[in-house]
Amino acid sequence: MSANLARKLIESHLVSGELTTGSPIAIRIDQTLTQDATGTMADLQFEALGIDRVRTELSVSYVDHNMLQAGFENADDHRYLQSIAARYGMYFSKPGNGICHQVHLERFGVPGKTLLGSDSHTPTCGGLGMIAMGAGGLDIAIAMAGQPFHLTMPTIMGIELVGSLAPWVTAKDIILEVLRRLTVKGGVGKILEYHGAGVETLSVPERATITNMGAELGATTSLFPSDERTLQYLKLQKREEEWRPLSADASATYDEHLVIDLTSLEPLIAKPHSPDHVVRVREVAGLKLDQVCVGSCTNSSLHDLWVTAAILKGHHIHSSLSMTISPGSRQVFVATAEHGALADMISAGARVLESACGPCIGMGQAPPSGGISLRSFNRNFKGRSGTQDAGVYLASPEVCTVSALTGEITDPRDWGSPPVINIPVELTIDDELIEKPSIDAGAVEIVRGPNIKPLPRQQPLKNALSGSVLLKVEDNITTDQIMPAGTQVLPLRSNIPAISEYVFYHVDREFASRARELGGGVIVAGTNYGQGSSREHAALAPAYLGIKAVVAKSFARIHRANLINFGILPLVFSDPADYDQLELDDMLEFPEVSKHITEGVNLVAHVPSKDLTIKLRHDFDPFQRSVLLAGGLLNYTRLSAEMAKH
Ligand code: MIC
Ligand code: SF4
Repeated sequence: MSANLARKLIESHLVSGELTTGSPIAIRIDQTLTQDATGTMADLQFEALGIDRVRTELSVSYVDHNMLQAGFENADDHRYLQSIAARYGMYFSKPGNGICHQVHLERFGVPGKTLLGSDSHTPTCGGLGMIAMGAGGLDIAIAMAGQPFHLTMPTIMGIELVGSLAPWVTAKDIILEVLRRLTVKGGVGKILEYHGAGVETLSVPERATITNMGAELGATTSLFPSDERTLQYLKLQKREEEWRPLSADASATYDEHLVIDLTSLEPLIAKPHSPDHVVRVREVAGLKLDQVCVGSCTNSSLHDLWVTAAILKGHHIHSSLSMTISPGSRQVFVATAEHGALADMISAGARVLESACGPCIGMGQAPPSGGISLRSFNRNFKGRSGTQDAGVYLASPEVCTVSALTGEITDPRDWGSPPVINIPVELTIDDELIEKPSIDAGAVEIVRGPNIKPLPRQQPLKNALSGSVLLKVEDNITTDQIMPAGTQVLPLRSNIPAISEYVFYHVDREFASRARELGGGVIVAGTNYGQGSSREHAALAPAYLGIKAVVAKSFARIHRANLINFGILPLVFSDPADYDQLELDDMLEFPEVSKHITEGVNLVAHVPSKDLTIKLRHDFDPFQRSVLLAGGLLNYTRLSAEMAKH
């Protein structure tokens, strides 16, 4: 049978299950990545597993999120991560080396391999022909222990690219077009495989922009073939020996199909507060800007930075705004400096930041009150920038930079001809900031600061659960709303008791205290609950506050998995209309929960005060059932290891 590429790569890594859409499968993970904001927890969990050394082909621990070091917390985390990496056999990419996804693409990604990362934008490496997926930190810890990754066999959607992009139209516009068509829920349960004649017109960094932002569709991952352009990129990285050609069979079929004519695309922009609020730049042109930011793991490649500099060269950014530029990696930063592009940026008045996530995760550069910020990033959720009432727009670096010069959103086609950027064939490759794992692991001392608190323990699932509705929220609630990031909260990622005070902080200030007072409860939600990041703190901290179940119309993939990992039941209304029947403070009773889950039977919730019974679906596969019954994945893994010993 002729197969698409996603299927081939999953098949070559299959440990258990059948490749039938919707059925549970487990696959071997070749590489893992963690970043500091999720990595401390992942490493604490890895330590708790009691394994002596990572059992993957390659595991890399990056520091790129928590970089402000306003207090000792972040620096302590970095030291802890560094010592864990040395001790357990991971590579350690030091602060300053760049954003995990950009660096992994440059230095470690290998076509045909699988990569699991504790960050939702891990699919960036799909641009190199990898099956690269985001997951919670605990899933990464388990993968580092050599265990397979469990998922549901996704639907494979083929996205055929035809034609080529017009001047000023970029890879960002391709993915914004996909978001416009499919919405932020459109990728849930799917792998998006790009194919067709248009693919070869795109470089690896352009492909990576597209696969990166596939996360905003909720997709399991996105994937490009590995071809001559891939070889060209790996040659630039002096890693051509890692190349192998990979593509779908000529007559491959897909479960679903979409065609995008690149020739007909024009510059696009996502309006606040969702990456799928996509319109043509022309439709919002003229809107005055307070801030422009270029960077993030979506658009901070060498080409992105050089095109930004080339547009800025000889001009000054508009007096009404502030512009920041963050290079994706130290490699990009050095090449930008050596090339002279850095001087062009600084002369134009831009504020050049270090190679890190920075403003993308609200670590500095919050816009002014009610401000309008235009960013080359991937997420514009409300409040994520650090300013609750700011409006963030998302577009290509080209649209951002031209608009930074005019002071208002501008279609670059009205500006003139696009600059011609010639990427060199030779680059300075310097991995000095990547520490190799220590060979003498026994001699490594693990360094823990006072902000690194032990992992909370979970209890096995009870047979009778009850709790009152602590919060009722609408559709598309993001993990940024459940567990905010930013300067105040991000330093608390390794301290669950402290961070749990911020659960739903900007949605309902009283949430944490109410949960504590009532000893926990239940959350009621609409569709696509938990979209966005992979942060398991959005499940772990609610679990710490005693949340027992989330009853929703539907869930985002990674967050649903995180809830299961931490023993919170993600339950789905059999009839979505029942959502309207539930109100704040309603007491819900779930009888015979563990019995029904063991038997794989659906659950009900009684609401005694309303004499109401609500039917709930859960679709837990046998593995997920065992995990929930054990009180979470860590308990389950420990139990399985003990049973294997006897
Ligand atoms: C994000 O872009 O939201 C983050 C910050 O990178 C998260 C990870 C985290 O919260 O640490 C993600 O995308 O998974
Ligand atoms: Fe960092 Fe932003 Fe990318 Fe998340 S989306 S990894 S915060 S740059």
